[in-house]
Amino acid sequence: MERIALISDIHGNLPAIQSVAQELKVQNIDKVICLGDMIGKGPNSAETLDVCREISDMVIMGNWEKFIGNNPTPGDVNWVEVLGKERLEYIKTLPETIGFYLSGKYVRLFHAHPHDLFKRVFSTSPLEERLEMFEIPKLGREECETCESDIVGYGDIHGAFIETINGGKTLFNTGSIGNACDYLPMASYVILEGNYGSKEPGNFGIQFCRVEYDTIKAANQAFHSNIPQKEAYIQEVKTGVYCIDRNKQ
Ligand SMILES: [Mn+2]
Repeated sequence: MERIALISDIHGNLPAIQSVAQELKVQNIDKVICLGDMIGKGPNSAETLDVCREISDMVIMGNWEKFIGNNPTPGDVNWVEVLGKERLEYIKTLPETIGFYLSGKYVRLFHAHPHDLFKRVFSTSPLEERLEMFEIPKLGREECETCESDIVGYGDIHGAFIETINGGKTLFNTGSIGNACDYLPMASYVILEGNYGSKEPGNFGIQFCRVEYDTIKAANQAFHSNIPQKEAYIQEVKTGVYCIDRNKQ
């Protein structure tokens, strides 16, 4: 069985991704897939993007990469200066969804929703919205399978969960590496286990992992930066509690 680490929503938090990169080295990981939102919110977007790119075998586009790729100077931050031209071009080229067989199940991974990078689905959303998550993506695809997904993994909401619904379909969220908002101020990621690429039914596993990192260091780096909504970000990093006055995850 292969072990595939899924990381998401790193959001410019360098101490968090550095701790996770160290942890992945001792976890016998065969493949790392990043589900996007490497940048934004935290103070070290460029360096964090570089680490994600270095440790990941595949990177999927998040809503921040989509938005900043199209609007590099939205007003509060000059992303041309923050990221530089090469990284800005890179984030525009990222695929929006990927898919593969794992022990006979068809797995799709994307940042937020199969049809819309900016649509947010929670564990508490209506059943019909959760079922939409298994539809064949209308977003850009790296694959051309004509089946609905059996297993869907996504990021975006910064809160890890798993649910088995409607005839054994599995929906899970990886949580966030750099901006966990599920009341636990630790990096959150998932290890998928199974026979990668195999259509033969077999055993598989989905493991939720939390990694300690230096939240005080992350808060201090934010304090000495000029990121927008600095106080809210620092509170979130220290407590793992989402500040409701912030409108973008
Ligand atoms: Mn995010």
